[in-house]
Amino acid sequence: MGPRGTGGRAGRAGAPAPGWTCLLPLLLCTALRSLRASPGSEVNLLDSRTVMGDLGWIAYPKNGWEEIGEVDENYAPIHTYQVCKVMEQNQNNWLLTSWISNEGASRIFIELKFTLRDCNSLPGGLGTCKETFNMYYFESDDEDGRNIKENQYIKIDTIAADESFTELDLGDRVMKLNTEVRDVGPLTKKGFYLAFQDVGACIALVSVRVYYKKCPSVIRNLARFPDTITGADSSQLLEVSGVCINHSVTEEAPKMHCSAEGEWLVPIGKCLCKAGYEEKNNTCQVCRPGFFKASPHSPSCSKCPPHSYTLDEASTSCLCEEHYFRKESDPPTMACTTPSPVSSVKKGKITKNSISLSWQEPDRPNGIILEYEIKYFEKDQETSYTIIKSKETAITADGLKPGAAYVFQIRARTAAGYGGFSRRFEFETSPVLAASSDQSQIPIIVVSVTVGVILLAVVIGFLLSGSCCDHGCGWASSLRAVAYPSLTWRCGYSKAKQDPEEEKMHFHNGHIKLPGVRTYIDPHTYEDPNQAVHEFAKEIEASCITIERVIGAGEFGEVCSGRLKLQGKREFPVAIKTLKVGYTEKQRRDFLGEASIMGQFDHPNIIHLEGVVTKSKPVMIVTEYMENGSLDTFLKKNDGQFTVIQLVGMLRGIASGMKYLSDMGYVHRDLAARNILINSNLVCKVSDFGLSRVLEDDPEAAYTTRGGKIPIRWTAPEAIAFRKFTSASDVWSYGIVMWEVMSYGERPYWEMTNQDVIKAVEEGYRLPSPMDCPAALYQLMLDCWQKDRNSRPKFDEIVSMLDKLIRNPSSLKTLVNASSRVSNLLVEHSPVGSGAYRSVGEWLEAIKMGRYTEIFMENGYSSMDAVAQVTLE
Ligand code: ACK
Repeated sequence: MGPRGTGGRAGRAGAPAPGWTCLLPLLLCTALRSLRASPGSEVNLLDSRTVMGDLGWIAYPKNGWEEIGEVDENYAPIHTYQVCKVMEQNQNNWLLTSWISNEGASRIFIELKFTLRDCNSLPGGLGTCKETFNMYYFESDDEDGRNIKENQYIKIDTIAADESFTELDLGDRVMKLNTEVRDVGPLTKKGFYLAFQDVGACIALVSVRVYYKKCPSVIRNLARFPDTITGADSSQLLEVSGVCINHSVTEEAPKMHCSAEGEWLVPIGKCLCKAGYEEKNNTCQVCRPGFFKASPHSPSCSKCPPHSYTLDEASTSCLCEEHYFRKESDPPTMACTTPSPVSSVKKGKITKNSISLSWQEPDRPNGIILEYEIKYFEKDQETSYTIIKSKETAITADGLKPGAAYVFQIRARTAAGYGGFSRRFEFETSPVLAASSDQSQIPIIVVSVTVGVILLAVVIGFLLSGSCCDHGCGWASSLRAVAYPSLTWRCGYSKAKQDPEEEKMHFHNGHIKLPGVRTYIDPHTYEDPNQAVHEFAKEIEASCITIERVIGAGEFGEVCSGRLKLQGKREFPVAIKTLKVGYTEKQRRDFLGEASIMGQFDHPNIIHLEGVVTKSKPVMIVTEYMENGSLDTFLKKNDGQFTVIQLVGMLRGIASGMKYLSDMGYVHRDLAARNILINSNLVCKVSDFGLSRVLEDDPEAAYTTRGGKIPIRWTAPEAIAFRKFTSASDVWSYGIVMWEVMSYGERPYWEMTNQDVIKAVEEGYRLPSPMDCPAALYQLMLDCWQKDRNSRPKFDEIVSMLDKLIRNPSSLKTLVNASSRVSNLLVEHSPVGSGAYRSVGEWLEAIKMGRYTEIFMENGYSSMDAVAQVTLE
């Protein structure tokens, strides 16, 4: 058969088959309700149900297939073709579809929905009735192929009904809708026609759906795979490459396989969200501020590690907060830290009162370790603890209870601040052995006491024969120590000497037990000055001291250097002040008074008293030895030799010592560089604690109009004027010491007379900035020289300020600008500036220095402009 001619189309409302066909439309409606939409991976090329207008199908012969007007469950018209020539012989009815584009698919599927009448249910022996029909296709690139002959169609299949219906079904109004699907391929042309051949059945073709299958576009492993039409072969797997989605990168080339059924199979390779993005719902989403992702391999955005931050989206790392650091070699996931904790702590020597510890610098100190803080407390007594600060990696905690357990924790400090405390380390002091239980010691004690008594007699005899410093320091005492070396074994007291680099603080219930809480006791308050000295100073056996040489002259006698050997301790250098022979009782009292004061102090920046010798002559005060002597001489000797940081370090030490003294309620009254001692580590310590404080011993001290002896250049105006000596007046003196230090021991106010100094200062003039002095330091000096003593900074503020400068050395780079530095001899801080004067003479008169006018003129400084050019040099 062929579509003979292009003629007639099936009429929309042909005459129904007699008898039962009239019922067909109603039943179809019921059947249509079961039609389902096609699955997503199928792409329809034709769906007869969805075509609203003319389908354009052709029936041949015209009285064969006819289109009947039907509506679906929504009363939308649908195209249904029926044929029912069961009564007639030799049927050959063709229904040809219009041209269907295959849209590139090489395998297509045809789904038919139809009803078919059971031949047996037809009345009368119907030998002609059939229960199948045939389906054909013909490929063509365009619509021209429609006029082909029947025999050019290629048969797809004979379609039989799974279920046919009977008269009974009609009666029950149950329609049996058949669905048959066939596939065709490979197709090679752009499109095709389908044809349905009826050979004498009773059929209603309810819908024809033609489709191909595809693997739908999908994102898998962060790669996008496009819509992919399945292969022509029903068992073929198509390999498809994926493309990494936005903000992702290829980890391994992504691939998947598209099956003939339109399913994606066997994914290979993958993409990863790039740094700064994380995977969420198959997309790469940006890391929010505060979160980061360092690498594509990190699973997700992470919160910035402790002490770091980021304000940006898509961050790949976080920045460390101020004062926190991360090594370059550290991963960005690492927290920014201050120094890492000390981990290995070893116990050293343990006695009944002390525990020595040592530890190793942390592996990751995050900078140079400035010092360690060692916290310790008696076990289960955590509320009362002691903190020692040390620059060394070893300390000795002394003053402990015998036989008690102590808990230690250590932390390091760098420029970044303190690191975390180490874990707790617990050590026990040695127990005290009970006399009764230590019978074995008795013979030793007996022998020791006997030997001791004999030796004591020898020593007393020897000491009575003359005193070391009376005969000059040095050979005599050295010889004695050499001649009687065994004397040293039972020497004096044993008090652990605190490392000059150490600072010790005690805390109770979270509050620092400030040294100020323990106030300084004026030895004058003791009726018997001897009692005061023994309250605060330890008595040392003279035999423990080896005097080596005279290093200076004090008010009461020579000052010597030497060595002290105390029992159980290594010999160490000391300074020894002696009281000259023929002293009066008052001189003795005043001399020892300094020891009574010094003995009350315990601070790394206060000269440390080792003890006194009062039971033999000469009477001596023994202090720690400061290798570099007094600060003013030392600076003069080393003019220009130190970095600003070293100088500020010295000032910090002095301020710290003064803070301690003011906390103790002690007013020094004679703070000056000459009264500061400096050791080989450049640690400065405040010294000279004369008892009377009338400053008899200070060559700088001058009598004031009120009769007091005062070091004018160092003293605050209110102290000069009405003896108002306070810590605030010490602060003024500290400002002068700052000036001395920054100018390497220059004499304050140079050769001005004391009277001129008093007047100039009264009138608001102040020392100019030393050469190359950081502006911040000069400003601090000026602050210390505020006329109103309450406006001056306190020592703790000075210490903090210097600490800040040390921590941030760049703040010291700004120097006082050269022209403002020394445009005149003194910097005027009164409202009247030097610019107000018409001549140099007028200006010098105004600052009560008129007598220097001639010198200025002789040296060419005849105008205020010329004076303004004067530099310190
Ligand atoms: O500048 P100097 O060498 O340091 O000279 C004086 C001298 O003694 C008279 O006071 C020195 N001096 C005082 N105490 C000590 C000490 N503890 N250590 C070293 N030298 C000292 C001071």
